[in-house]
Amino acid sequence: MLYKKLSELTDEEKNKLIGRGGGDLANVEDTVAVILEDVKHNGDAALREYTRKFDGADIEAIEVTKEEIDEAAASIDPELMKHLEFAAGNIRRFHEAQMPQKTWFIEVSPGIELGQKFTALETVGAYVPGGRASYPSTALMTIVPAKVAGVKNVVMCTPPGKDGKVNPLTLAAAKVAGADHVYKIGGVQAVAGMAYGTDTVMKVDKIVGPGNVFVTSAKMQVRDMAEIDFPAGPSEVLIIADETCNARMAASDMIAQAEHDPNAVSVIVTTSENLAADVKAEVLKQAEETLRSEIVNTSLANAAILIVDSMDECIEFSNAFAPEHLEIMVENDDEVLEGIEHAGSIFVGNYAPVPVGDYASGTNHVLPTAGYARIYSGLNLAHFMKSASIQRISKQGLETLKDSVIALAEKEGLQAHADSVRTRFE
Ligand code: HSO
Ligand code: ZN
Repeated sequence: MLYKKLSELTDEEKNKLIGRGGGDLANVEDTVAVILEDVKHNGDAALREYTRKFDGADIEAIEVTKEEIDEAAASIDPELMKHLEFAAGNIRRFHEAQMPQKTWFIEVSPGIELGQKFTALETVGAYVPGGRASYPSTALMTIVPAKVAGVKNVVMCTPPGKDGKVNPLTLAAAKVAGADHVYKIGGVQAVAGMAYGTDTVMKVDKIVGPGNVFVTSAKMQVRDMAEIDFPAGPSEVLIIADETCNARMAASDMIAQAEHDPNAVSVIVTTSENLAADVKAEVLKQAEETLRSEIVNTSLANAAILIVDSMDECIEFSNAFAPEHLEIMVENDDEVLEGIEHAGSIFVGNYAPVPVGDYASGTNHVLPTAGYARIYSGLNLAHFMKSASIQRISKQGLETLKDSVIALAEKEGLQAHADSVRTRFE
């Protein structure tokens, strides 16, 4: 774990933080391409073969039946089921609030009405990681917004365990969220199945959801066949803190992120030297006490505690880092929030730890990592919708556009374009 003044970071240390994840995708590109091709040509047979090879599971049926899903949901402790439904309700409410207006028009000048109409995508695939870590919460985060948007066919892919079965809670979450089809395949082969379609797997228009570097590379490589959300890899948090931040709370948020994955990244940048020292002591202490100590201790190698002279420096660093999750634990949080330009999801105050957004507050936990928050938004309703522009024009309206269209069309040498306007006045 780095513990330093930000101004004293070496170029190498700075690059490791800001350029995190760089090059990872390129390293696996060729391996992934071979699997994509195989599934494209051999369909279900290839899906079964890779599931045997990578998940150690012999599967005959690729689709999980409605009965199996119902059975899995019925096996869940009713108390836990309530928590799943509570979380789904909050996620639904937050994403419903993002619904764009119905079709709208403005009259830009007499006789010219311009507008937009929004429609949902028809078929979307949700990738839900399984294997080492199984994430029922990700089923909610990917499927609920798709259904809120009005996507007709929402399919989910998640890998089976060695027994060929999918985690029952993930199936229960798929049911609560309203998935239309569930397939027990994971990894590159799942992405390929959804992008190209097979006898069993429905071809989708878009694939959303997080995954390891292989899944992410696969998503990037199938974009000619299916749109994707964005690269979402190992989890990360950046905390901006001043002396009002509680060191134990901040440290526990760093540990929470670190327990995800050996490649997870936890960083705190603070104006307070005292806080920095307290956070360091707390992180080291909690790392030993926590259940997933081994993963935490590995990923803490990527962690950093950085000390700066001013809040402006915190904000500048955060914008350069473009974190997946940003926690703001300072006295004047409005001011810091105002300065933030690149972050996947923002958590304000001492009582908004990242795990509330991971599970239950209602915001989405599928977020761009590795600095991609610079260019992408986290998963939201717009990912499942598109808009068409509309114009409704009267003869009087066309009259005002006529001369410009004809002049420009003729300059482009497109006589017929000019004539299509002219004929309307003959
Ligand atoms: N922090 C992860 C999401 C997650 N956490 C799922 C727990 N389960 C990426 O935002
Ligand atoms: Zn998490």
